[in-house]
Amino acid sequence: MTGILIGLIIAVSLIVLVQLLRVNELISQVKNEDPNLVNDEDNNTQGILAFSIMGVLFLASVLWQFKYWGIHILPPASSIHGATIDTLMRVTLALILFVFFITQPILAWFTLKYRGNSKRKAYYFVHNNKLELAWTIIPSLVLTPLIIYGLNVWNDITNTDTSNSKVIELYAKQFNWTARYSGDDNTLGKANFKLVEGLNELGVNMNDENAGDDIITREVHLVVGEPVLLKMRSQDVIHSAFLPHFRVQMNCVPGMITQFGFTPTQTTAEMKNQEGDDFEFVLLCNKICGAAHYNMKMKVIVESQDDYDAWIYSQKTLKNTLTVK
Ligand SMILES: [Cu+2]
Repeated sequence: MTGILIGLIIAVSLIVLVQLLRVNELISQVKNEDPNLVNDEDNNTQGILAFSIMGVLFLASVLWQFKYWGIHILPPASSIHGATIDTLMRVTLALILFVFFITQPILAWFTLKYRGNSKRKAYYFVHNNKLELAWTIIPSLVLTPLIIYGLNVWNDITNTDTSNSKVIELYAKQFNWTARYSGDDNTLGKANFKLVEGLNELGVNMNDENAGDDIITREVHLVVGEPVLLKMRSQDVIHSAFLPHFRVQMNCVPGMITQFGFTPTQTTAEMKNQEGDDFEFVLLCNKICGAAHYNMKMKVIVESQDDYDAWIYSQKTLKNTLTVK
């Protein structure tokens, strides 16, 4: 209903605007003036409007949005590599804002200063090599180091040593997540979607010797300070495993296994102290993967080794849940 009303208001406003222009045109005809002729009065109005909207209102709205939306920004990263991503983000944002707050006021001011004037003729030139060089070389000099810096950060975070990491599978399907712990052998049993049947919802091959001690869970528990290697699979379409507080995101692609290794640095309890009792680490899907995409949310808990051990020992292994064929 609100949508229809907003649509109606926009449509009526457009009709009013067109009619006003039409009235203006008719008045000009009565006065015997050319309605398309731009005079200095029009130029002044346009110049002042452009300066007030683009220069003053737009910049004020940018500052207001920083203040208003700023509180929704993610807390500092809760993972080791996440801190390097935060720094990259801050450097990039600082650079963008520095350029923005210089160029935008100049643009607005020039729009007003060099507005049309019947006594002044615009200088026309076709080409200027110095200008072309300046606006090609300066952005290249600034952007090249930034891109190299970004690529280095990406290389570092995707090439971490995962030999001592605890292996956990994140299994995506429309529309939920399931986690599979690799058990005492720290090796996930082989799996194939063709084996998905009844209780074996992840299609684990129970004839594989590594499968028996695997544990399927509806929550992800991680030990603070201990490296973890997430292996992602998808059953149907491309999903994206997104753990915003750890600055982790990786696509889950049907037919292949993707992975991401990281080390959490803060427990859920510590984060609740900082951010309030409602705080939870979450795993989300960051691909619009279908109608109930928003359902793809799973709780992630970071805790001490003791709490983790108590939890994992209370979980059932696949050997105990599925019968071996
Ligand atoms: Cu999804």
